[in-house]
Amino acid sequence: MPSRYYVTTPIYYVNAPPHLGTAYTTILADVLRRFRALCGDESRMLTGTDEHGAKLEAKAAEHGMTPIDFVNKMSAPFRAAWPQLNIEPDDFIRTTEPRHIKVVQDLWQKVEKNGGLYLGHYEDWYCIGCESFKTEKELLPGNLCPVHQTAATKLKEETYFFRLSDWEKPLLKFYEKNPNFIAPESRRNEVISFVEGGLKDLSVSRTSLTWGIPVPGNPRHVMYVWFDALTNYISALGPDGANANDLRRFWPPSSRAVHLVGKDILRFHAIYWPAFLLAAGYREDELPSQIFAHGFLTVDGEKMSKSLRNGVDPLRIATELGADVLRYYLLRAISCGQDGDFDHAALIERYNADLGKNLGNLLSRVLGLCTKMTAGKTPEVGTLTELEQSLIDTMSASARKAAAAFDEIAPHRALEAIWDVSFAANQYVDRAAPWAEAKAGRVDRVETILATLLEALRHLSVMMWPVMPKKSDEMRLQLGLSAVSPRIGDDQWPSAFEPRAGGEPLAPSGPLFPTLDKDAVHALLEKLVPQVPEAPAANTSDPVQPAQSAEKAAEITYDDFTKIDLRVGIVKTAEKVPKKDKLLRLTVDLGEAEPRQIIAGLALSFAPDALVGQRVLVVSNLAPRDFGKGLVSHGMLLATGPSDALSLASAPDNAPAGARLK
Ligand code: ME8
Repeated sequence: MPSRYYVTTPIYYVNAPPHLGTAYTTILADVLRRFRALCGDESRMLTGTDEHGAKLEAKAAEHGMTPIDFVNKMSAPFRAAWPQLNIEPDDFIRTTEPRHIKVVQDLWQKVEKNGGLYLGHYEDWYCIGCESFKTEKELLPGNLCPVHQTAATKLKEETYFFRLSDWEKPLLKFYEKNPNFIAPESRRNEVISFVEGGLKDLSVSRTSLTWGIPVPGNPRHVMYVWFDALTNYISALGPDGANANDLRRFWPPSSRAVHLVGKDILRFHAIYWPAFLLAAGYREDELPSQIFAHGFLTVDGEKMSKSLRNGVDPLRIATELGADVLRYYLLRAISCGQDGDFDHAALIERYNADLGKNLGNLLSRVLGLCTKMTAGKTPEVGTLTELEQSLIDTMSASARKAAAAFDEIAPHRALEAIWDVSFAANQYVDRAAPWAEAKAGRVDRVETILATLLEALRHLSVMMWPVMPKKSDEMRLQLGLSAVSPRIGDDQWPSAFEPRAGGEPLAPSGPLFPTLDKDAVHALLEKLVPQVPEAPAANTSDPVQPAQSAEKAAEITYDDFTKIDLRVGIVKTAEKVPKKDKLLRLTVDLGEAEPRQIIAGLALSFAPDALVGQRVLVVSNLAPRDFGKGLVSHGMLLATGPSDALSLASAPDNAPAGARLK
């Protein structure tokens, strides 16, 4: 009997298009699905969109649209994005679909029948950004939500409460009995101490909102969006109770079900979701197998999210460098479970080093040697020496380690283990020196060496497939192998040294990852790192160089540096420049008789009023720059980041206007 594996992503709010954060979780799910499928499991991946609730009702109104028209329009880009990142979900659920609504109402009725709900009044705070209830204690001064930095709303309305407090002790016992239910361990500890702090009953319906699933029997109420959304994990599997449907097949105990989430929504999944299921009558062995919370990505050290508007477009990176390269970078550079930083320069460095110089070069080198020494055909393996044995040992250790790491949801470690083979094979070519053996006329040795290398490449092509499916296909084409194709019940993860028979054709066709030289890197960064498009040259206030630039500027002497007159300025006035959507006209006090006029490319990141009174750093001795029509800039402000999410370099609060930086 093959095992079954069910992996899910959060269903994403459709208030903005997919971004790097949502792509990260979805890529991770696809990689795990592919890995388990490769090992012969019957696997299933689910993703989708979360389309009800106060946030989307408000967004639709902002756009002058009905909620349903708005979510129809906004869900489509999610469905379209994932294949472009080589993600192949088995299902895509939308919470506005009838198949979902029916199952949610059914779950509600089961909870109600079991006495899990009661009617009452809710009076406290709510953050629309989080779609979450907040206590006064959790808010910042001014009733700001600490996550979204926006004001929470005071609610006072009739509501159904879910008896969450009843589940405090059972949940703690469940966590203890099932230590892997929440991972990683640090997150598990956080959840446990939160539950130990006491669970209050949860408001699970709203009357001040209409955009939601109606409560059965009381349609004045719509369900709380998280009761609705969490149920997607079972509604996508079909209605409960039927025989042999997907719910029975892919839900525990017949399947291993893993919910991947970001750390921001762990509590909803690790506390509310099992409590809802238990209250509806699900047994403990019918709860999801694991909730795995990964960390959050920042971009160049800055927080990134849809609502904070400084996302990086994953599709653009995929177009420029290939989706597999983005997948590799995200999973290799970020320790899954921890927070990590996305860095364009590091992405390109890894492309050139790990992919181009290491793996790509190995493939070209081995195929090149085969073209010369075995007439472009697979060689026949002969007697193995210690040299081969050592590479074979690395291959089997790598396969073992990588498989264990994928299963522990540590793809960064899996990739590290896989690349051990590439490193070892590159060293092996040099040590085994087939060219020297050829010169000495030892044909058997030449063939054995090349056959061993081709087998190492085959192992690599299989093990990289979950992360880089397209590149694996390309590599296998060159090796004369058919594409990896998982089959239920057939474990294809490499486990043995099984070189192919001799005489089969190879098909080298150029570098797998063509190296990017300095100019190509520069051009690519220009495309990938959002700039201020109308940025005039250096003597304006646009950021000089994005912090992400891979290349260092040419060295300058101390004397050169002292030529730059950097001053503290205080912004006195700021206004938009008509017909130039990126430019602001500022007057800045530099401690001179009159404030100076500076034209700055800041309009996509700042409302003019937000700048007035701010202390900024100014390059004060740049030659004036004329933008035409009397618009002359007399200096430049220092800033960093993409054009729509710039951060200004700031000066200490007590620094006087005109103070020089040295
Ligand atoms: O929370 N780094 O939807 P959402 C890494 N609809 N991952 C990130 C990220 C970042 N900077 N930003 C977002 C919701 N994510 C609910 C979910 S599920 C029943 C309902 C990813 O659109 C991460 O997976 O706000 C996070 O948990 C999710 O997007 C939040 O997506």
